[in-house]
Amino acid sequence: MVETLSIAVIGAPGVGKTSIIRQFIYNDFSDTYSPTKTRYVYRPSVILNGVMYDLKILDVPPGSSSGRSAQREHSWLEMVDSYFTYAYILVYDICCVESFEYSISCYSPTPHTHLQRKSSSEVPILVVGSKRDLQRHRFTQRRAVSVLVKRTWKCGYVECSAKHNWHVLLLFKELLGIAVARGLRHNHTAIRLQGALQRNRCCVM
Ligand SMILES: Nc1nc2c(ncn2[C@@H]2O[C@H](COP(=O)(O)OP(=O)(O)OP(=O)(O)O)[C@@H](O)[C@H]2O)c(=O)[nH]1
Ligand SMILES: [Mg+2]
Repeated sequence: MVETLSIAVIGAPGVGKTSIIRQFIYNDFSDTYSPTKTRYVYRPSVILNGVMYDLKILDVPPGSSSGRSAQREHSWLEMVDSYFTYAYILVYDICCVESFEYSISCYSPTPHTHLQRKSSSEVPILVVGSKRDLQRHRFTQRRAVSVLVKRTWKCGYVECSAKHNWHVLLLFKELLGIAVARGLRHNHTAIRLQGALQRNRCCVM
């Protein structure tokens, strides 16, 4: 039986969510920015340590009208969560402090602390610093973010460059490793079957 892991890729607009997913699945990258308008589910299969897993990677579009509004996306998250989500990849741009503030807002003590609740309830969350190839323009040291994310948020942390295909495979491997260690939640049989039929890529990690 092939196990399924559903992953939601979230973060502020333009941080590189779609680029990371497309680099991982298709080895494809474009410098042209095409904002994601509607949610899209990718269904690759992967082999980790000789075991095959079906992934459902959900590319979550940011809130519809006011750009970086965290609250808008958080309400979206509730919807994502109730249907699909098991693990999260929270992406910020290492050159854009606002995109990191967006990530912080996911953990701030407000009624919208969805990820904080999920983190404490053992849901795998990986924070990803994107656009590592532009690191000369980064807004803070890697270590400062890494310590906050790992020690305070208790999440994994990886930096990557979708442009140069650097650490993209690693980040999915890391997340899957955390999920497997915690025990994957089994999806409904019908969904699993559908996933198998629509499988479009298989990647050995
Ligand atoms: N230099 C560099 N540019 C990148 C990288 N990843 C993405 N970009 C660029 O950043 C822009 C936004 O990338 P997307 O992948 O569309 O970002 P997104 O988070 O999906 O954006 P939304 O769908 O609007 O939320 C594009 O112009 C990409 O070419 C990277 O690793 N390095
Ligand atoms: Mg996108």
